[in-house]
Amino acid sequence: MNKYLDISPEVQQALNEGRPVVALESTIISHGMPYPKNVETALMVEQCVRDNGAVPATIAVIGGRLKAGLSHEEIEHLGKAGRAVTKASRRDLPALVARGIDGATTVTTTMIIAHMAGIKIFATGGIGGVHRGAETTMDISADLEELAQTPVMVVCAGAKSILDLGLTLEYLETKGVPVIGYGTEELPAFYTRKSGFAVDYRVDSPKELADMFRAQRGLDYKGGMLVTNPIPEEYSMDKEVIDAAIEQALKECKEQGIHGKDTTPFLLAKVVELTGGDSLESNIKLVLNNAKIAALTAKELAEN
Ligand code: PSU
Ligand code: MN
Repeated sequence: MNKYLDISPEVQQALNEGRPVVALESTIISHGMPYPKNVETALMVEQCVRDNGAVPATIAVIGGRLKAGLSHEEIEHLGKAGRAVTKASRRDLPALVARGIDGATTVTTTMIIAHMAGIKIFATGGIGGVHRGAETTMDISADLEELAQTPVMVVCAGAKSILDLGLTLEYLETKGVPVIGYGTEELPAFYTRKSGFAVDYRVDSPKELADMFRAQRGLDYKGGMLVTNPIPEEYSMDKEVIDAAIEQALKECKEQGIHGKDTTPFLLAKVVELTGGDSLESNIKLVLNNAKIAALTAKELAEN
């Protein structure tokens, strides 16, 4: 085991016994939602994983230690500190470990730590991608590179149109990352079920997902797989409302000269502010929906 990694006793026992485990990220807690909704959501998502037969492993860096499986106190700490916690991507881990400080893990670092711990499936809300205007800013999330090199299945609700979804798919194609639609042929756009872009493959059951993941492993590919699971119809948002909020958020982001790692958290917080919390409720529902599919798929993988 990696000398910087701590696996909680519950997660370690499940892994030892070959029982299903689902990784969960922590940037969504500290940077993706306001307190106390973020903590409530993180705990609800863990419960949802349990209700569907798997053990949750929320991932973060605490005092420079890579953690797979957090206590409720640690989740509360990350949620309360919010954006004061370092948003930790791949390039940040060496500094956090060497200095013994806390970090909230993005999709990238959650994949890294999940893989170190031997966890195959990870559920979240949305992934990072190619930002709009990336042809001049070169702002492309490290999440895409991680999907290209780390063998973890990521279950999300697509990507928000704060990103250029077409370019994000092109990038994933280049990197050989399969993009799967769960019960859909179309890439979901996080708050809405449709984006106008096709996924690579549609699957309709956790068993099919497990089969495809197993085949990818059997082919000895180094990369992961992206599963996009549309938000349930009843919680999806009005496209015009959300598009207007995103346009406004992008405009303010540009005006204020926000850039680098601050861009995504700024846009996420702005969208929540502009939609009066409706988007936050949708966000919570879709994460739960993803946690369920991830847990059921982890069960399929563990059984066969
Ligand atoms: N998109 C969301 N919610 C999130 C994030 C992205 O809809 O919480 C977070 C995730 O942790 C993701 C990170 O890995 O932002 C991507 O940040 P960046 O674009 O700076 O790579
Ligand atoms: Mn970026």
